[in-house]
Amino acid sequence: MSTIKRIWAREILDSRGIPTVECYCQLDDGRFATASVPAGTSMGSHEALELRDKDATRYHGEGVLKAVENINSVLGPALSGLNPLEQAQIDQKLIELDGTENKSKYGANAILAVSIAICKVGATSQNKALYTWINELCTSLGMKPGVKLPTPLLNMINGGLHGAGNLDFQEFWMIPATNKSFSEGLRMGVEVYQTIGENLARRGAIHSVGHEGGYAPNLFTNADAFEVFVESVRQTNYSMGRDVFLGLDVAANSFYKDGEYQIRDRSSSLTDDQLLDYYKELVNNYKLAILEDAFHEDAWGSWKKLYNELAGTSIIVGDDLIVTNPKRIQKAIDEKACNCAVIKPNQIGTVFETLQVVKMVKEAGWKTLTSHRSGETNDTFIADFAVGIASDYAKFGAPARGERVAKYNRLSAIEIELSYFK
Ligand code: 2PG
Ligand code: MG
Repeated sequence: MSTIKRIWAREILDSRGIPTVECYCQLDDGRFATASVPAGTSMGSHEALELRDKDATRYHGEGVLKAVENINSVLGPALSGLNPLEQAQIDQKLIELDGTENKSKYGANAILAVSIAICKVGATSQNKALYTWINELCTSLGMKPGVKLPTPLLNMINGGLHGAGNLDFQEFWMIPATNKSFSEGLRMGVEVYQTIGENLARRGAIHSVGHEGGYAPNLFTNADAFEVFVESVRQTNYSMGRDVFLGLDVAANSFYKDGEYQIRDRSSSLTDDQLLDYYKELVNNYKLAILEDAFHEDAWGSWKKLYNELAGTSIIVGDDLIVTNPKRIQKAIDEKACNCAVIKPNQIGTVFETLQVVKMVKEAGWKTLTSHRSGETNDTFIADFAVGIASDYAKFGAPARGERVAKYNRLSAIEIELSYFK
């Protein structure tokens, strides 16, 4: 049995040029793995704590040297000599060492970097694919998910806190029909993405791309973005509602102010009920298939109404509402607030806790949407994770920009690998 010899960390940059943590784990047999953690821009206020130095003389206070030091001097040494295959026990030890509810002592960014590095080196030490090892960890929890490629939610247009343009909604996705293979769906996404780019350029509307690689245009309304989307799908000869669907992460926290929602499509602010009516129009007009974070993260009553009215036609996804946190997810299950969970390991802070959350939502009959963050590195752990838990959906951004396509390309490598075993 190999044991952990050394764990150390350093500060690296994410795709936004903001520091993040990279962790290195070496076993006594010489094998090693590295892991780096992503970070959000539109974060839910109930997420585990991301430790930042707040030293204004470096990276505008965004440095992560304290988190790095926490790994080098506390978390790493505490795990020395342990068996890397004992993910549950190791993650439990990390939780106990930190001892706080939201991992604020050592930082969820430090703790998760270690937890993922252990998971990766565990797979390596058994000569197993990472997704296979993650799948076996699911089995150890009593799940029997099999392994499967998720349906990708491909980010075409970025707004809100992610876009440099003027749209309010954060992510407009092209969703390939579930009967398409992963590689077909990805190709369709690229074709629609490039066509959208041409159409926006013709309108003089492209400003740049947003954090996740989707175009970040200036348009009159959010509805104009749907029109460009539909026009582009038509031009690529795919059929809306048959080959291709529309999905949205509106990230409502970001346009919520003083109890109301402000969007460019309406001259005055909307109440929760008026916003719900607007969503119903989108479902009718654009066959909106998946809707994430439709309301503010603590507007439980509005989430319940949304569920009652739209869960029959669209998938209602919670992200900032439930933040991969078992307590908030239990409340959402009890109150029937949504039927799909965004799964983001860094919202909770360890691999094993994330798997426990996956188990919980699957047992509730919900769908799972495994997600990257807007600040990413080239680490592709999340792609293996999506396959290992048999996630229904995965969103890794646009089918463009290095840190986004790294994950999609990893999924396509797994698709080829799995086809050998058919
Ligand atoms: C989201 C995510 C990822 P961020 O809201 O779902 O797309 O954004 O990482 O900025 O929280
Ligand atoms: Mg979201």
